[in-house]
Amino acid sequence: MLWQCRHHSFDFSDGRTRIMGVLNVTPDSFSDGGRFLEPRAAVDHAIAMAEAGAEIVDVGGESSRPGAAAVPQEEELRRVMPVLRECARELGARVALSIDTTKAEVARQALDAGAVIVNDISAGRFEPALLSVAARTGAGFVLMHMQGTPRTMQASPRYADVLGDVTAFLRERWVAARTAGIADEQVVIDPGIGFGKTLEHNLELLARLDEFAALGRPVLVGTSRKSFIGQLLDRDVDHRLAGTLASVAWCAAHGANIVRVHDVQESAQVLRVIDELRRKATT
Ligand code: 8Y4
Repeated sequence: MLWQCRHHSFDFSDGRTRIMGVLNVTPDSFSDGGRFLEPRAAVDHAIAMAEAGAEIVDVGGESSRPGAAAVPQEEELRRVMPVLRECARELGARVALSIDTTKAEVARQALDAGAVIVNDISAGRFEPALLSVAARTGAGFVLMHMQGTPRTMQASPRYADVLGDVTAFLRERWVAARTAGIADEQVVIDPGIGFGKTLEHNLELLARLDEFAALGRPVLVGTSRKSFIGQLLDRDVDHRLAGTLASVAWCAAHGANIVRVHDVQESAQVLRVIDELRRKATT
């Protein structure tokens, strides 16, 4: 199975699980202690993630945490563009750069600076023009499920049938992407862990993760440090590494092709073990 991201392509037929490292460029990360973002610190972190085994670095300037306020486009561009330009210069050949945005203009400028993947948590619902940008450039496109919007999604998540509702949404957004000109080979799908889901919804999606393969595209999953782990372990966000690694192992063993994580070095070790066991079990 191939994933086409402009000039970059991923071949998942070797069964290895790829790592997408998270690079948050928001004022609560990589600031000088004040309000100013330090692009150098963010780029250094991207380099460290690449050296630890990340094949994708996902750069985001708008917090997608539940209840988070929207960030104006100009501010989002001020945050991500210096980091993307420098990452492209220093890392461009070694990793695929991904832009985590729901805004068409941010995606356009990011791709112009060297990004090859658009990770839009709204799946093109917030700004349909973003789909045309991905189509025109041939960028990889992550199609993720979210019920509602980041501001409202955790109010009272409800499903008739979680697996059925999430896959129906993904099929619907995939048709919208295709209609805008995005080729199927550009698409990966993502159940959107934590985006408008209760603990039980998240557990059900992960327990049945292998069923997403039936959609016929590579599967990306983001569980890293998320609140379902906090709920299970009664641990705050800075103390969820063991729970995160357990979920990474589970996802890799049950069909994920890409995991989106903060802790790249630790996840890479888990994946080396799991991928080797899977290879042994399936040959
Ligand atoms: C602590 C740290 C607690 C982070 C919560 C969080 C996904 C994603 C996010 C995902 C894809 C997050 C941008 C939420 N999650 N993109 N983005 N899939 N494709 N929360 O699961 O990390 S941000």
